[in-house]
Amino acid sequence: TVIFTDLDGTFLNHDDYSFDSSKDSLSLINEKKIPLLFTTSKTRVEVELLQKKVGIKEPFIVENGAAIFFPKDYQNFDLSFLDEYHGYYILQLGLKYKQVLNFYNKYKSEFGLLGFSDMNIDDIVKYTGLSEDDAKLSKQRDFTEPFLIEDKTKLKNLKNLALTYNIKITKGGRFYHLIGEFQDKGIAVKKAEKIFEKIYNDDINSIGLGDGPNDIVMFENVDIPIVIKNHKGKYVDTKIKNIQKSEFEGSKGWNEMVLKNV
Ligand code: 2M8
Ligand code: MG
Ligand code: MG
Repeated sequence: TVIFTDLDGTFLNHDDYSFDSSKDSLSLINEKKIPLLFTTSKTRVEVELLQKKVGIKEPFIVENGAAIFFPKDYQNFDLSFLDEYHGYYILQLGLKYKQVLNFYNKYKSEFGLLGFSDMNIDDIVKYTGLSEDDAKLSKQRDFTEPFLIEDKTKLKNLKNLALTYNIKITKGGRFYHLIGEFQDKGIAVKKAEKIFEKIYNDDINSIGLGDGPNDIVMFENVDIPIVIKNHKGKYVDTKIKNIQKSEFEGSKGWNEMVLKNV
């Protein structure tokens, strides 16, 4: 088994970003040595800090499937077919942040966009409820731009225009995100599964947990999709028939569903 999990609103509570309720499930995962891959809109440095807090060193997927990171010494696997980056082996699926920002800067006034690159730390704290230190880490982006839009009816035109720049738009818990056309959590999870199967030389059983619109493509690419009740007490609409639904929200729902499935 390999677990892919969204962070905000799934592994972490929407409001306080804590994972207080997951002690039992985390020790079970640890006991069974199940790879736990954070699969998130967050940046590399945000994930590194969280891994430290949780006490794990596992592969992870950042910025909505922009890249898959493997620790260099991971399980003594031979990952030398991948690229090296910041002390990791990495498979990049997204564009460079610079390319995405070029598009954003060209059209931000016309479409009324406010992106992370134009927010200062206080703005990000205000919109997200992150601490100042965490907000700083969320600004250290390598691939994608989260943004707010004044008038949502303009999204459709923005989407079509973005595609002509090989950029698409997805949505997390709080923000829209400008991401590369050939990246998303679904594509990244599928690639990561392939890498695990190549290394293990065996089929893997994948579990995917998430709560947001950007997690739907992940659900479509795992063996066991699990939707976590969001902070509004609702489930994102997936149209997947066999999807499991948590009774609880956030960290408590995550714990509930991991204990049921591993
Ligand atoms: C952004 O991502 C969340 C994920 O669901 C969102 O779209 O609401 C990201 O920019 C991430 O880096 C940041 O930590 C998070 C904070 O809420 O917002
Ligand atoms: Mg989420
Ligand atoms: Mg499989």
